[in-house]
Amino acid sequence: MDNSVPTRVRLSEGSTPRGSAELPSRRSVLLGAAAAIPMAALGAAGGARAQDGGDHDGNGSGHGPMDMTGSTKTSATSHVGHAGFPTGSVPPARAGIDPTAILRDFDTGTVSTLPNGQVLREWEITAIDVEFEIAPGVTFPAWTYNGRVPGPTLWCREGDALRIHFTNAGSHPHTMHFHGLHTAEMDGTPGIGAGSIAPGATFTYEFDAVPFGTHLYHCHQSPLAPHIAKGLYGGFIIEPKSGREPADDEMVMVMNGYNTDGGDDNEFYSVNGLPFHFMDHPVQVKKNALVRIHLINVLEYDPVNSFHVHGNFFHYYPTGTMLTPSEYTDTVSQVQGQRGIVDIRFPYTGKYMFHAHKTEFAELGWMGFFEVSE
Ligand SMILES: [Cu+2]
Repeated sequence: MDNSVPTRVRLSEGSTPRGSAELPSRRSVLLGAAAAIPMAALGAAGGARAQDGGDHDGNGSGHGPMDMTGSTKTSATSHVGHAGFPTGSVPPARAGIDPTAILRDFDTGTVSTLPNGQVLREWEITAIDVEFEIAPGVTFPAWTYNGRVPGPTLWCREGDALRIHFTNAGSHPHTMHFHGLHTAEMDGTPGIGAGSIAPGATFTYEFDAVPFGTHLYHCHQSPLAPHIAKGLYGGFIIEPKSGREPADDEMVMVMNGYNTDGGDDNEFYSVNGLPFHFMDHPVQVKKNALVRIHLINVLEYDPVNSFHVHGNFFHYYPTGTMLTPSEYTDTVSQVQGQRGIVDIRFPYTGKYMFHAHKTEFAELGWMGFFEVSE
């Protein structure tokens, strides 16, 4: 297989997201149909599979086994990285996405006080079409909020008044649909209230910040799957009025995927927008520090995502809506739209992997490292 010429693959606009329900095996059919386009591109990021020429074994596991032996052959655009896993992330400046910067970037908005004493937070959010290089030689024509995938992480406190001034500078109608309590008119659903916001139009979403928790927002325009999967989503954090146990380090991780061939599955997976990024740029944390991760799953086309950390356990708060954890674990799963808080301390220094416990997602970009120092 010739990997010397990067293949540019594009998602056709408005492509329908789903195949027929009577297909006997979604994965096997998808793989057969999609094999012609993405393999060269996949080779760029999935070193193990760059060599297999699309040799799908038909076992229904999807993208083929990860080479766990460390004997993976390398290609011009991939290398065997840490711990024998194939990797190869695009440098953030070239990609147009910097997952490390997104990690700790909480946007608290423009803050003022209303006559009734309520804190008012306002944001300007603009939908705009942007192309990113998500894997070596693979350009993804994204639809974004404020030019980034994921969109800005909006941070507020329980009970604040929120105004999100939305402008659609994109090429398609979009909305902002927030998870939280609000009136129907503010729900960002087509046909209700302002509904679809046409290209060139603006609308201000206005509601109070309830309930506290780790939430999200996304476009709700039809067809819904591509409008989300093209990049229109972001974190929405409502801090409880009473606060939480203070964290030493707080971050957001948005789990996503990229459908680069216009089919109905993903060719790449990531945290904070760039496959394999945290393999090459480990998340830097301090030994024994309380690290709080707002973990959000926006993955389209796959029903379940997961998060697993090596050599450690964490307390998990589903949706972040309670102040006591539901579980002490090293692995959680989330369906699309599910999210929660991971509170974790690393008792030892060193490098610890974190990744989707679905191996094919990890192999296609959803893996990284924490690097713990004194
Ligand atoms: Cu949209």
